[in-house]
Amino acid sequence: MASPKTIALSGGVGGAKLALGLSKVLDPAELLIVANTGDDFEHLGLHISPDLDTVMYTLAGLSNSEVGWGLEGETWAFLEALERLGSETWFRLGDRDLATHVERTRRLAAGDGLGTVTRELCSNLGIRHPIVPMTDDRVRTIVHTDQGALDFQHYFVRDQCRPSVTAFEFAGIDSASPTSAFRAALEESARVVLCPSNPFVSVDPILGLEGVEEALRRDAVPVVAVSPIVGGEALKGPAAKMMREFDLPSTALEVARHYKERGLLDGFVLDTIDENQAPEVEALGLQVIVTNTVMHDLDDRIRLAKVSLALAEEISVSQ
Ligand code: FO1
Repeated sequence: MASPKTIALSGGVGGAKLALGLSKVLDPAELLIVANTGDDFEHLGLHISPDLDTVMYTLAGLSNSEVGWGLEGETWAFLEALERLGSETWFRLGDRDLATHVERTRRLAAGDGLGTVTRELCSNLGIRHPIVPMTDDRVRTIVHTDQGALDFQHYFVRDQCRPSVTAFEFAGIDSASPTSAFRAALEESARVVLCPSNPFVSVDPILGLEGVEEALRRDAVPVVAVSPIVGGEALKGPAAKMMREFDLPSTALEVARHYKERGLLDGFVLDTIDENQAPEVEALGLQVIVTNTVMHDLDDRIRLAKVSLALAEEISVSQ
C-alpha cells in the first residue's frame, strides 16, 4: 500500500534541496511539492515565479548549483543587450531561463492558470513528481522596511536585503485559494514537511491561504519542520537578519516557536550544532530529531528527507 501523501511546503533554494531529496525516496503519487508564489513579480512585462522555477529546475537536474537559482551553464546575451539599451538589469535573467518566463507569460495571457502552466512546464522538463504553485491567485509579498514598503524582489535582489524589516504583508492573500491539488492533498490524511525555507516570507504565505492552517492543526496530519537556522544563521537568505530586526533571537528554537505557537507543528529537525536547544524545543511539546541538516550533495538531501519522513511517521504512530 502507498504511504500517505507527503506535502512539502517550499520556498526557493534550501526548500528545493529537501524537495529533491523527498522526490528520490517517494513515488510521484506519494509527494506533492507546494511552492511559495508570494515572491512572484512582473518584470520587463514577464511573469516571474522564482521559487517555482528554483524547485522545478532543481528537480529537473538543471539548476545552477553555485547560486541555487537559475540554470546551470546559463549565458547572458539578453541581459547584456538589455544593458546596452539602458534598461533595468538588477534582476539577472539568463538566456535560457528567459524562455521559461516568456512561455509562462504567454500561457497566462492566453487564460491558463499558473498551476496548469507549471504542470506542463514540469512535464516538458521530464519532472515526474508534482510541483504546484500554492495558489493560482495573485499574492504578493510586500516587505515593510525603514525605507518604506518594498516589493519582495526589490527588497531581496535589488536592495540585497539591506533595509531593516518592520513587517510583512501578503497582498491578495485574503481572496486567494490554495490550488486544487494542494487543497485535495490537505483533505487526505497527508503528512506535511515544512522545508528549511524562510519561515516569514517563504512558508508563511503558503500557511496564510484559506484553510491551510486549519488543515495542519488536525491531529491526523503530522507536521514536521526542518530548521532553516543553523548555528544562529540562515544557510541562505535573510531569515536570521529578519529575526534580529524583530528583536527575536535568531535561533532554531525561535523558528520552532514561530510555528508551534500557532498550533502548526508536531516535530522539528534540529542541526547537530544546535543540539543544546533540543530540550527547549521538546518543552514546546514537539518531537525532535537532531542530525546534520546542511545539504552539500544529493546523499545529504536524501538522508535528510528520510529523517524528516521517519519523524513524521513516528508522530503519526504516537498520535
Ligand atoms: N536572485 C538573486 O539574488 N539575484 C538575481 O539576479 C536573481 C535572478 C533570478 C532570476 C530568475 C529566478 O527564477 C530567480 C532569480 N533569483 C535571483 C532568485 C530569487 O529571486 C530569490 O532567491 C527568491 O525569490 C527567494 O526565494
